[in-house]
Amino acid sequence: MRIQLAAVVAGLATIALGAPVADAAPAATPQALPPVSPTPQQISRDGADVQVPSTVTVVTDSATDKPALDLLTTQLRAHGVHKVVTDNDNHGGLVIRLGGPEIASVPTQAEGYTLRVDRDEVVIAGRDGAGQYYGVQTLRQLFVRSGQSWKLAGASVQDWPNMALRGSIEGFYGPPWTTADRVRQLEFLGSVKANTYVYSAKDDAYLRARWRDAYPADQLATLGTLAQAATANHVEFTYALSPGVSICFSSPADRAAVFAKFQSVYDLGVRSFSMPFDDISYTRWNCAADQTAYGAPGRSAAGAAQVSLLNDIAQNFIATHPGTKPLQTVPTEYSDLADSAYKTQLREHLDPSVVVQWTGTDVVPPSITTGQADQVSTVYGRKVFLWDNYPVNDYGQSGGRLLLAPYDKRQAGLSDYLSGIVSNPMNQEAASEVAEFGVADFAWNDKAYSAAKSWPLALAHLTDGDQRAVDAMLVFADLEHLAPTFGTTPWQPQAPALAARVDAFWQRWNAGDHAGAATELRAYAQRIADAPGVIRDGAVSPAFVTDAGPWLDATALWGAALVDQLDALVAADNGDQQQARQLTASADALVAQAKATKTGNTNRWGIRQALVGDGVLDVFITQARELTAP
Ligand code: LTM
Repeated sequence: MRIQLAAVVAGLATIALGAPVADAAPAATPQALPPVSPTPQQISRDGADVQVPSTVTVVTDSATDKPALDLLTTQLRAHGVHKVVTDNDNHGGLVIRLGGPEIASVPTQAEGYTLRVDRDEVVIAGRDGAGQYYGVQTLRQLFVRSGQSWKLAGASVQDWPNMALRGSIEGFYGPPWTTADRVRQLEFLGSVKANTYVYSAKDDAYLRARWRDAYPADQLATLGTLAQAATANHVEFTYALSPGVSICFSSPADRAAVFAKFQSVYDLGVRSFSMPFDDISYTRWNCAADQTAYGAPGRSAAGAAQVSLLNDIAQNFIATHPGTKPLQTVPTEYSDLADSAYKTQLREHLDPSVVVQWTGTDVVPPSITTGQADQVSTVYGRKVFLWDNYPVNDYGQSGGRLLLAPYDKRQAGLSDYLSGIVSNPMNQEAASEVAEFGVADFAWNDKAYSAAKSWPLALAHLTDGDQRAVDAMLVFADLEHLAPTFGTTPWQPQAPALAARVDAFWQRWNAGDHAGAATELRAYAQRIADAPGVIRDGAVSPAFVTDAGPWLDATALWGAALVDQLDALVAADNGDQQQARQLTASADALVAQAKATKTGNTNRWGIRQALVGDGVLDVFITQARELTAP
């Protein structure tokens, strides 16, 4: 069960971690509403909180969405309701009406919904099935503890997404996610009102190297399971086939192989398709026939060949298969703004229905602005769909790292220029949910997005409503905050909260308050040392604990080393050199163990040191050591 953020939000505002949480969500008071994420377009208090009784009547009609009803029933049962009567008649008790726009005035936008929690009646009305489902996802966050029972916060919500496509693209190199990871991801996406999962794992042979081959029966069945799980969570499972490594564009047999592969997953219930052309050579042909068909290899010819295939799919597969969504593609030139002969082909000849992806001004851009998105939509002749390479950790600069910083530095207003955003995640599915939570929040309501407010809620989403666990997650995630680029300058700094505390330490120390400086930083060092134990205590998602295992091990060691080194410093300052030497030796041993803590072989970069607060934590320990024994 997803936790109720209301239970933990009061604590979030009081966590003194430094910059990233300085303006965390305000404490929930009887008047304040619990935080709801993604931030709704309009939400207001609408009367007192409503007691949740043990019997609830859910009034449905023919428009009621099944996944929404299933989620509502699960949530009611999880919040003390023993009897859920589902009917189109009112059976008394608290009444919840769940249906389409006939039962209330609903925003006109697709996926929009209205939610009203009144004394005697709760109304959830969606513009469509997804809208109803998202109304229930909001209701889920309005449960507040009341002694042994639960109340629903009296609220009125009018809500809709700013971007049509929101979610993730499993598009990284290295070990693909497991089926369990993918099912978890689909449930997660639904819970944050994200509607898109693109299945494009680079190392999944049947998507790329062996794209022509039909799936073995067991793998096809697994895809069917995933397609069903997606539907149950209102997520569009987008099947992305990448034939660019070997396709002969002009070959009827290869085109037939593409259509057959798409047909095989259409038959499983998949209704969304993509054909990415990223990370291929487009300046050589895979067959001599393409030279005859499209001319000498080059950017313009590559654009023409890709357009020819994409238009064929759009017109002869997508348009002829009921229920399908617009075809998506990733162009070979996906990470810049410059016009080219290749992009000209796409702009001028690609079927206007085809959705084009773009990663920003670089593969891993330090920021994305509305001006850039405006420019690229001119270059491609359409709104683009952002493939955001965060928190993916498959490239050299991310070696040894978990990327747990918030989703940040994407400009409010991007929804005016983008058709959507998908996050390219880490090989570690559950750990990726931290950043993905922010992506979903931003894509839903970019104009209200605050990374500082969203981040603690993202971490809380991975806990079971346990405030200690959220505090520990904040400490831990700060130490995994560095977000690299393909260059040498990270786009998010390492350990900003710890760095602020270290700065404060030196200011105090240099002003002569040695004891005060050490006491304050030591308390935080202890929190670092303790955080892994708290995170492993049971409240945090077990999948996250597994993903983060090596980094948690290293964090406990680094934290203990910091404690010892600070104690050594104080001992030396008090003239107790023997104690100082003993503690320094202990810190040295812990640092050596921490540095020897390795990641699993979970990523393309292989087995590495599990990096924790590097550049801040290790640097401070070294400086403190030098001060201890000059
Ligand atoms: O970004 C795109 C479109 N393609 C690849 C991804 O598959 C890969 O995960 C990222 C990060 O290394 N870089 C790419 O170029």
